Amino acid sequence: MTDDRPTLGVGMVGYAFMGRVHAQAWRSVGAFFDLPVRASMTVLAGRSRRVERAAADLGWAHAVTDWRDLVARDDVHIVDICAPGDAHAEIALAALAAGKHVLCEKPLANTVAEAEEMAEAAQQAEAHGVLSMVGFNYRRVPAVAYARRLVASGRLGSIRHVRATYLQDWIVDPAHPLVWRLDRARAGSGALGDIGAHIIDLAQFVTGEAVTGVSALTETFVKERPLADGPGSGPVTVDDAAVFLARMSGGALATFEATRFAAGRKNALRLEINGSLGSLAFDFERLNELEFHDHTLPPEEAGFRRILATEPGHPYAAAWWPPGHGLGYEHTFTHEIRDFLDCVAAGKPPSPSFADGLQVQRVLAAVEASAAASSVWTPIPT
Ligand code: 4PW
Repeated sequence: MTDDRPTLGVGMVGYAFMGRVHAQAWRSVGAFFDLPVRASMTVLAGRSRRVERAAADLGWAHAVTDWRDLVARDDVHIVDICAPGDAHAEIALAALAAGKHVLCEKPLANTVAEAEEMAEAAQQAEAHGVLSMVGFNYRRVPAVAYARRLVASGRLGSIRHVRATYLQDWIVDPAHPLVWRLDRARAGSGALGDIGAHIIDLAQFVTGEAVTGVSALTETFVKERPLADGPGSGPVTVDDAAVFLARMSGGALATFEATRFAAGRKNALRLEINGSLGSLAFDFERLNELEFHDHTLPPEEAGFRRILATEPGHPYAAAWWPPGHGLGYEHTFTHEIRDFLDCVAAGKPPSPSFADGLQVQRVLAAVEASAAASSVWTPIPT
């Protein structure tokens, strides 16, 4: 049978951790999901000649050392930005101006000003059918997407508490080198933007409520580290940890903690939500599970129970393995790209949009402003 689906060429910028996981998703998405378009892994961009080897290893047909050459190609219809934050705005703006759909890693930008410009450009492009999305991949964990369904269908009642933590430990050792994620000029912020952005997005996504104000503390525990590429040391210019209280638009109280200093916790993204009718709890280190307590049951029968989110009725799960076989980190990106391609094919704006990315950026900025002003209550501008 002939395949008469249109082919969209993809150009991806960056091939480190995020680029590798995105490449895995681009490679596998068409094999597991029935897509309305075919995605062709056309070109990979990186700054050095090592990009040629990376393109061959990861499955890209061509390699370029200047992302502008990628954006300029007629056979590229989608630009996927997996470069560090300081490159997001320039690449996204150029790609949108060239009429390319854009998928951009989170956080959307390094500053609110950049994110505003990107959201504005995305809105204008959308009027011409050019679409964009920011990559908050954890929304696409089946258990998380199902949690949102439970909340939206009223099973939790009115949301009273959101407790969100994202705990890692990869820089506990003061000898860990000064990599780009510890450099404000490249990363924008530290644990706050890198992993705090995820829990802000998830808390809002699952509850359907926005963070309206914060009171925050941030800290840089290790202020100087060995340089990554030579002798000597240099200053750490980002936060190592951020902790903040927040109010949500529906009246809930929320707490957030993002840290790279939680020794023993590797990728412990946890979300607990308490409502008037029940509670939900999720932990990424057990990502196939969702805990649910139905408070309408008689107390003798109620209590947290474990839902294994691998049934065909759970979001995304039917495309993969039989129930109980489970998914991992990389699948969240495959789901993200599936949703993005579905929207592009249908001409429908994908979610989360650049406007959503900008709103998260405003929360990040409010956290920094509050922390700088001794935790003063800081509303989020709308
Ligand atoms: O987006 C996040 C990253 O930047 C990730 O999902 C985990 O934390 C892994 O690296 C950082």
